[in-house]
Amino acid sequence: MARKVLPPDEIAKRLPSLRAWSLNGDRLERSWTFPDFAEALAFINRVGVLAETADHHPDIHNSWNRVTLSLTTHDLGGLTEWDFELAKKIDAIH
Ligand code: H2B
Repeated sequence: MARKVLPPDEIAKRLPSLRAWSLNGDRLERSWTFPDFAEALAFINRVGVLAETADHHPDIHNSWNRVTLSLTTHDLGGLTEWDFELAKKIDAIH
């Protein structure tokens, strides 16, 4: 299916289904806090498996027990269905 950058009204329509995520410019972002670095890293690795399977990869920031994921579709320069689909999959594994 052809993908395109979603217009603002389409983004607004989809946001309520991802309550833990926030829109930061043209990115979807969510942060998690874990008991320690090892658990944060294990989460990153689980996300990595999802990302490889979907061939869609979040930008990942880690600071000890904290992980922030930032989703955008680099190839198209904005948010697409791929980002919303990946966010839902990530929510399902946390
Ligand atoms: N991940 C994200 N977030 N955006 C992309 O545009 C993207 C990606 N493109 N993962 C994929 C890989 C592309 O480069 C490969 C060739 O499918």
